[in-house]
Amino acid sequence: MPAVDSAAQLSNLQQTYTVIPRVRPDTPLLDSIAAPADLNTLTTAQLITLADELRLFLLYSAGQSGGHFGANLGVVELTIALHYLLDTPQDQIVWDVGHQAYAHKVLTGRRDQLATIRSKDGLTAFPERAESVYDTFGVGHSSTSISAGLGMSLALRYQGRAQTVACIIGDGAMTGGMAFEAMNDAVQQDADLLVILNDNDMSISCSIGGFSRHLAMLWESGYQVDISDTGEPVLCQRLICKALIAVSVIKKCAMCRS
Ligand SMILES: Cc1ncc(C[n+]2csc(CCOP(=O)(O)OP(=O)(O)O)c2C)c(N)n1
Repeated sequence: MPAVDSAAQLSNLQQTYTVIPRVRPDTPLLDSIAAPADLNTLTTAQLITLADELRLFLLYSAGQSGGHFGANLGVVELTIALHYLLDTPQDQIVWDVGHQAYAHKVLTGRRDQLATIRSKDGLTAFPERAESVYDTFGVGHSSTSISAGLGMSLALRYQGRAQTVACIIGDGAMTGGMAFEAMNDAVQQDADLLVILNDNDMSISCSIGGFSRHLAMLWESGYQVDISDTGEPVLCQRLICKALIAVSVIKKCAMCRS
């Protein structure tokens, strides 16, 4: 992915919205994305504009239908980056809880149905396997993504397929025991699994506890962790997402291949 020089440069380019649009905003770039592969035709500047358009569209759509706002607005860049870098649906994205998957739904061919969330026969508000081939795991419960992704990763290994499995888990969901159990087993299995911790310091309410304090200490120390192709942790300035992302990964990091 073409690099943006710094997070500061990126945030300068991003727009701030103060009202929820009542009419469908103009989103010409977003309208040109019928499937994730279309992202690869865009330049860096267009990808940044796309993030703005997508955020505005989410404000409009969730503004009409109700639904989860914050968690979705916080993963717009991350969702674009994942679908830009990965080859979905062969590569598999596993969202934890799944309440932050609206942008994913929009980029995977469900833009015009998004406002049907929460209405009869409408889109589900969470990833749902029956709804789309891009939804790899039916979610709702928190702390399940790493465990599910580990199973998918091992299945791919047994089938001799070299696809990437990426699990996106929030700092709140990461405090669930099942997530730690899965991390423990992933290392034991020497699994090829990408785990992205989306630490926005929020859960249902403010994040509390030892894990939250540890993450705060990590960020205050001012370094970003990235993983090279050889699996070694390296310092990395290529933070392309607005949300702070710690990438904790076993062996392979798709984000670093570009
Ligand atoms: C097993 C279970 N317990 C509780 C919940 C309620 N719940 C919904 S979202 C959430 C936490 C979300 O916080 P985080 O993982 O940090 O994600 P963010 O919203 O910040 O993206 C919780 C506990 C749930 N979905 N499943």
